[in-house]
Amino acid sequence: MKSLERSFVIIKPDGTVRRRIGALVIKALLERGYRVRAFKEMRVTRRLAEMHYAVHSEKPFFSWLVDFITSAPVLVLIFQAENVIQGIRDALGSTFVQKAEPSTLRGKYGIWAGVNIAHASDASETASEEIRLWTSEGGVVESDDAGSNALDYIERYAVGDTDFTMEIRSIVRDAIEERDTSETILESLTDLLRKDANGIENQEIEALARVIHEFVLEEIEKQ
Ligand code: IDP
Ligand code: MG
Repeated sequence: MKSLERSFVIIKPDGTVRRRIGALVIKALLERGYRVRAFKEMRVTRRLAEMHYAVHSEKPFFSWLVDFITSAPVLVLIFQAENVIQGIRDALGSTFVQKAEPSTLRGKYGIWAGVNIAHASDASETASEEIRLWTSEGGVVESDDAGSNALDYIERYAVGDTDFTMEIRSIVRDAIEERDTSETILESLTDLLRKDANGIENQEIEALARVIHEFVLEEIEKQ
């Protein structure tokens, strides 16, 4: 008998603030035939973020990563299917947006480097640990209506043609190339992120823009 696996997925703030993009990512995962066992929009506390990314706590990007994942709401999903863990990793593509194939979800919708749309478990042990953590610390629960909640989200947001991914990438790329550290960059990022941010607080949109801007400034500093 083939065994069912679970994968723990987070649509990160860049995919939740950009409502249509997040809905398209979830739609693409559902089209792979995966069943949704949990679906929850939530704000992540620093404590939960630090626990979730504990394996990266010694990395230089750790505090940036915690700032990123706590900047604005996320969508948390648990998917269940055969080989769902590898399947979702394949669908997402490489960690760094510029390295991800254009056909993958990160390649299509990721913004820059680690601002890459989604987290997905990398093995069955980590999936179990993540599900345990987010159940106890994040109030995530599996339920039979998770699938219909995900479909409702898609129906509501995967409409129209709003996609500012390329514009946002250009702003980031040009700023780094031109070593532009001005606040104008931050304002442009905020304006573009706001365009499809239904129900997201202004201060959260601004926090997400600041995190992306922070990355731009660090890249310029490194040059
Ligand atoms: P994964 O999400 O593809 O499993 P990991 O190596 O586990 O990738 O890293 C976790 C997350 O940390 C990435 O998705 C990305 O958002 C961020 N990240 C990883 N490496 C870097 C880096 O060098 N700079 C900035 N962020 C990074
Ligand atoms: Mg990982």
